[in-house]
Amino acid sequence: MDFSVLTIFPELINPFSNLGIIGRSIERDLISVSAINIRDFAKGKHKVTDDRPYGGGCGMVMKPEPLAAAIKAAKKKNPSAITIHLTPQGRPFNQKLAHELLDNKGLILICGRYEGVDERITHNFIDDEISIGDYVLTGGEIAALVIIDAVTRLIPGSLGGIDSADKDSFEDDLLEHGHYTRPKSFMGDEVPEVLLSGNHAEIEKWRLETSLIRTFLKRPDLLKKRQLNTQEINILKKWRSDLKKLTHA
Ligand code: 6GU
Repeated sequence: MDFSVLTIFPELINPFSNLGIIGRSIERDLISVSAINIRDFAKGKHKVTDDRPYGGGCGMVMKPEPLAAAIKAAKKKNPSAITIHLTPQGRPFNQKLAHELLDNKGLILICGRYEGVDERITHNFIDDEISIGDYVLTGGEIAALVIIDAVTRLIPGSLGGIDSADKDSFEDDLLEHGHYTRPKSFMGDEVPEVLLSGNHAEIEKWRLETSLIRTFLKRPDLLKKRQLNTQEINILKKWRSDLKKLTHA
């Protein structure tokens, strides 16, 4: 997967792509990340990338010509890539959308700044619009990094364990179970016995239980979307009856 990030702040993108799983995925040739400076495509001595809005009002708008030239250059490098505008008006980003994006050869990620980009860019160059949540950021760069991160870790070989990504929170509308590592006792708080038992069936059962219960407590909206199987229903019923016993005691 090739990511091209079009931005006036390439310095925000480059350090991120050198580290951790993203850095390793670049070294392994699973992905490439290039930050393209929109300013390099601006004309004139001052390389201006923004201008005042027609009709008046506050804020500035990203000029169409430098952005169009930058998009054309990115497309030339990767003709099969799709062009995504990062904007709070876009489709909400989630794990499902991360999987959907993985089907592309490349993503050209356009980071708006100021009040936004000229509408003619949207009309002529944009295949999709994505938002990372219902709040407003000063620019799309952080959203681009979020997308690069979430998509890269779905590429086979990017994570250490072969199946690390399928067990993630959200993959099946459940939050992931809790994790423990050494020491066995920390501040008087012990690792659950079952995890030390070596009994894999029991460990899996405990993980499913904690995963269901924490999803119910923290994100009940996820459970509503999900079809529960008999084992899962029984786990929740048992938990309900345990709670009842506790509250009656
Ligand atoms: Cl993609 N861009 C900006 N500027 N703000 C956002 C966003 C994107 N997603 C949520 N808020």
